[in-house]
Formats: sequence, structure tokens, C-alpha cells
Amino acid sequence: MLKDICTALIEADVNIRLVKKLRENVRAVIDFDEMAGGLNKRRMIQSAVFKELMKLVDPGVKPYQPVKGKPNVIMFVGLQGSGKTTTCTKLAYHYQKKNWKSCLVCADTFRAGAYDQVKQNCTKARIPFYGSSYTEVDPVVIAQDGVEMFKKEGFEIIIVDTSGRHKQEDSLFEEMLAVSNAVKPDNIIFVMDATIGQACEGQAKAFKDKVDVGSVIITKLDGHAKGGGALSAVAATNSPIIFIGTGEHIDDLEPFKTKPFVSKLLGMGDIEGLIDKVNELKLEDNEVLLEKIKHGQFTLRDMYEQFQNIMKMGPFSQIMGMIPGFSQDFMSKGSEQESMARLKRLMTMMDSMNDQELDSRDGAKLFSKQTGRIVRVAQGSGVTEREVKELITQYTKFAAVVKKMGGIKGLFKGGDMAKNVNHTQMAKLNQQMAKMMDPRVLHQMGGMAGLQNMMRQLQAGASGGLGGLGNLMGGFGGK
Ligand SMILES: Nc1nc2c(ncn2[C@@H]2O[C@H](COP(=O)(O)OP(=O)(O)OP(=O)(O)O)[C@@H](O)[C@H]2O)c(=O)[nH]1
Ligand SMILES: [Mg+2]
Repeated sequence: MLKDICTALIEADVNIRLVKKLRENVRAVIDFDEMAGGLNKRRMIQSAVFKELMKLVDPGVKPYQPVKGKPNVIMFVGLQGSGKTTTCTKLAYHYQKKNWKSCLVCADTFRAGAYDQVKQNCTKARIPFYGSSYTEVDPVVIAQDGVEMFKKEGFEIIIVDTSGRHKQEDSLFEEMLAVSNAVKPDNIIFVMDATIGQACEGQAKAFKDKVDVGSVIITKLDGHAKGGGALSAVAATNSPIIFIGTGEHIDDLEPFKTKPFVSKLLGMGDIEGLIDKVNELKLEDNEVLLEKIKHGQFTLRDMYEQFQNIMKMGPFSQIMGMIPGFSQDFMSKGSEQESMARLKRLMTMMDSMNDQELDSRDGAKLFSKQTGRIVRVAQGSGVTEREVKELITQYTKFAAVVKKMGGIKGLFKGGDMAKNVNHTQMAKLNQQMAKMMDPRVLHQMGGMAGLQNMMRQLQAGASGGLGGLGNLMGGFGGK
């Protein structure tokens, strides 16, 4: 088992030497001979590995805390394309939201377009910035002037973006050192791309050797990488990871949390996070709905409320990423944002419906019999009649599944779906679900096997079957 875990860790880009050390440490803390026969060895190994990994991401050093009311100069370093400029803006934005006076200095004169990138990012987020497109070519001068100016103007968070180079070239390090000497940063943040695999260690060491790295930010954790390289970065720089980058957008920056990170590294998912999310939903309030589903009823309002739940849960892929065995990238962020936007659009249409339509046991019939209703809803919500019709079609499909669910005897006995469904019933349900799914969405979910797995996981993890239903409907939003 230990061997399997170690293989998984190496696959997640954890440095081979670190894995070897971890293995020895785990062996040392567990005395297999003395272990009582009845003890669950698997669990003990797992928890020992978990503890070791937690130790590895914790350098035992407190991260730099900016001080209010004085200038805090934060310099970013990292290889080309690691995500420095993007992360600089994200961090400035993060502090700005918390009412710190934040700004950005672009000390990258190496790459053409670097200044324009900063300008564009900052303008969008209304972050004051300093830099020069052509007149000044010395990054040290720009950095010094910019920091000077912002200090005078009373800025609290002054972020200095530096240039990256393709490899760990000497010229990059000289420039970095010169900028650092000129602006005397309070904190140097090393930005590392999670997708570079085993190269992390060498890279982190090279940077730490030259400048006094104080914190680490790992970027691109929204992709395939599990981020095992982060452990090397911590070991090599002896600095804590403070944030992780989870996307290209300005708010795709999350404070680093040890436990969820380690869980994901081990492929265990973020169960705690998932439970928190599900609890936030207050599914017990859904008893009325459960009762209705038992009887095969599902109104437009029920659908509306389920959509609301999905929106409350937040991004669909974020939820999926928390479920063990599901990678976070199972649905790309772009298509997910589209899904959310579509869901919102559907809800806007339903906002234009009246109570009679929303609460009718057969809402679809109302609309098909009196087509004037379609015209009214379309006008009320500013969409085409075709879109309203599509919404009704989608609803009809849902209602049909609910009817099937209600028809399966014993499915809801005692209200707990997980306990009462047998294999055949489950298979039947899954088939129903699959038939209704958009093939592309189904594919993204890992096909039938993925769907079944998800149903099972959700039933086991969330309370009752409703969490599962709600989540499946998230998939429909993407249609
Ligand atoms: N998916 C994803 N993309 C990211 C993330 N952070 C940065 N990127 C992308 O990575 C690319 C490079 O990012 P930059 O911020 O320009 O990198 P840089 O380190 O400033 O690059 P140089 O200035 O050339 O050294 C851009 O396309 C970013 O959108 C992240 O957390 N997730
Ligand atoms: Mg840059």
C-alpha cells in the first residue's frame, strides 16, 4: 500500500527524494509488528502519510504579513510564463478588495508587450500602475521610480512585477538582484507554475540562492497538475505557500489551505469542503420537494429552486473537484461559466412566469395549450419564444425522470435514497439520466461510468438523493 501511495505521489509530481524520505518516515512511525491484529493498518498508514505530507507543506515559518498604514513592497520573481504578471494583478486586486491602497509597478522591459499587459489588467481592475512602454529601458530605474512615487502617494501594497526568462539564465538573476537591491522589498514572492513537474526543485533552489524568497504562490492548479511540485518549492525556499492560482481570471486566487491541498494530492478529494458546501444548502429544507418527488411530481418552481441551489453551490467543477476520484478539470472553466450564464438565463425566464405556471403539476401543458403564455414570458424576460420553448422541453424531460423515480418502488423509503436503491433500480435510473444528458456533458463527466460513480459518491456523501439530483441538473444547465 505504501508503495502505491508513493507511486501516486510521484505521479502527482512530488519530488522523488521527498517521496523516499516520506516513505522512511512513515515506516519509522509505524511499528507493524507491534500493531494489534485488529487494527486497521490501511487507515494507520494513510493517516501517517497524511501527517507527513502536512509537515512537508509547512516550512514552520510564518508568512509575511503586510502592515496597514505603511508601504509594503512586494516583489514577484519566477520563470517566464510562470504567471507572475497575472498573479501580481490578482494579488493587488485581492488587497484592494480588502481596502488596502494597492498598486503595481511593471519592471519588465524584456518582453515586448509586458507593459501593455499590466496596463490592460490594471485598467480593468482599477488598480493604479506604473511603467513605461518605450522611454525607459532599465528595469531597475523603473522599479525604483515607481516604488518611490507610490510610497510618496501613501500606497500600502506596492507590487513589483519583474521579467522572466526562458531558462534560469544568469542575466535574469542579475537583473532580479539589481531590482531587489533597488526597491528593498519587504517580501519576495516566488511564483511557480504547477505544470512543470519534477523541474520544480531545481527552479525553486536557483531562485532562493539569488534572492531572499519569503513566500510561494503556485499557479495553474486549475489544470491537470496536482501540484506535488509545491512540496519541493517549500523545501527548497523554506517559505510558506500563501496563495494558489486557479485560473486566468482576476479572482482566481485562493488562500492556500494545507489540508485540502494534501487531500487532493492523495486523490482523496476535499470531503470537508464538500460537506461544508452541502450543509450551506440546507437540504433538509427540501423535505417538501422530496415528498413531491416520491409522488413523481416536479413543478417548474421545483426546477427553479434546484437551479438556485446549484448557483449557491458555486461553480460546478469546483464541487466536482472536491469529490474523490474527480479531477477538478473535468469541466473546463470556460464552458462552466457558460453553464452558469445559461442557468441564470433560464431562471430569468422563470422569473417572468406567474404562480399558476410555476406551481402547476403539469406546467408544460399550460404552455402548450395556451401559447400566449410563451409570448408573454419571452417578452417579459427579453428572450426569444424559441428559448422559452426549449426551457419547457427541458423541464418536461426532468419531470419525466422524477415521475420515473417516484414510480420506482421503495426508492424513497425512509427518505434516504442511498439505503434503499438496489443495483437494478440504480442502473435503470442511470440509464434514464444518461438518455437525457447532452452527450457532450456526459462525455465530460467520464461517460456512463463517471455518471454512475458520481451518483454513488453523491449519495454516500451528500444527504439523501437530492444533492445528486441537484448536481446532475448542473449538467443540464450546460446544455
Ligand atoms: N489556467 C491558468 N492560467 C494561468 C494562471 N496564472 C497565469 N496563467 C496564464 O499563464 C500565462 C502566462 O502568465 P503571465 O502572468 O503572463 O506570466 P509571466 O510570469 O508574467 O510571464 P513573463 O512576464 O513572460 O515572464 C497567461 O496566459 C496567463 O493567463 C492560473 O492560475 N491558471
Ligand atoms: Mg510578466
